[in-house]
Amino acid sequence: MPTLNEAQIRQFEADGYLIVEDAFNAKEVAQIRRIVQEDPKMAAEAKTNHNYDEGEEGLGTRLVNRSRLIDDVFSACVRSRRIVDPLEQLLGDEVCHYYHLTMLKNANTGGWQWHQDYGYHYKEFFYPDLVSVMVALDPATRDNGCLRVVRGSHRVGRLEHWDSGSQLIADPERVETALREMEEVHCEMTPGSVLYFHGNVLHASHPNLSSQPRWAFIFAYVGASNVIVLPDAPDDLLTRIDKLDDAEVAAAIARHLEEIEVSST
Ligand SMILES: O=C(O)CCC(=O)C(=O)O
Repeated sequence: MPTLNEAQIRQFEADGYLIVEDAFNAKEVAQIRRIVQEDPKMAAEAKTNHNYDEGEEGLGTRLVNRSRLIDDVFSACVRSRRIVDPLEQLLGDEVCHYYHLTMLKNANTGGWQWHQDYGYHYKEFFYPDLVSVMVALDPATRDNGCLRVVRGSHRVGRLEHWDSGSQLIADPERVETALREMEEVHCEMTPGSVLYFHGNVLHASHPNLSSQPRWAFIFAYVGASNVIVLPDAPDDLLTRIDKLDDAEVAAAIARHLEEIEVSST
C-alpha cells in the first residue's frame, strides 16, 4: 500500500480515525476469509461476549482474541507492511503488537456499547498512544452493524469506564455530550479496506440484525516508546513487529490454506 499523504495524516490527527480502501485485494480477502471459516482453531477458541448489563435482553457476539504472534495468516496480516507502515506514519513511532481479534459478527448477533480502547488499557500504558486497526473481511454496512465512531472524540481524552456485561463502557453522560457536540460516523467499509482509529476515539456498533455476516479483524498496536505502567507486567506484554512484505504475507496465506486442506483430508 502506498504511504499515506499529508492530507490523510492531518485527517487522522483531526478526526482520530482514517479509512484506507483496498489494503487487501479481493483474492486475498477471499483466501483469508476462507481460513477464518475453516481453521478449526478459530471455532475452538471463539468465545461469546455479552456487551450489556446483567438482566438486560441482548444478543451475544463471537470473537477470537489472541495476544501472541505465531506463523499463521492472522499474525502475518498483523505484521504486514501494508498495515504497519501507514500506522507508523500516523503514530510517528515504531509500533508493537498488543493483541489481535477476529470479530465473527454473524447475522443476529450483538453489538458494542460506546467505549474507548484506552479506557480498557489505561492501567497498562502511560500514554494514550495506541491505535486499533479494523480490516473488513465482509462488507460492513449500517445494516450489519458497521463500526460507529465519534469524529474528533480522541480530543476529549480518556473518559471514565465501568463494567457492563463483558464490556467496559464509557461514562454515558460524557458520551451523550460527545454525541451532541460532535458527529457520529458510520464507518461503512468494503472488504479489504482498513480503518485506523486512535485509542481515545469513542466507538460502538449496533447489533447485526441483517442476514449478512460482518466479519473483521481488529489489531491493537501500541507505540514502541509508550511506557508500561502495569505493575509486574509480563516481559512479553508487547511484541516488536518484524514487518512482512507482500510476498511473505502471500506465502503465509498459502501455508495456512495448505494446513487447512491437509487437516480436512
Ligand atoms: O466489532 C465491533 O463492532 C466493535 C469492536 C470494538 O469496539 C472493539 O474491539 O473495541
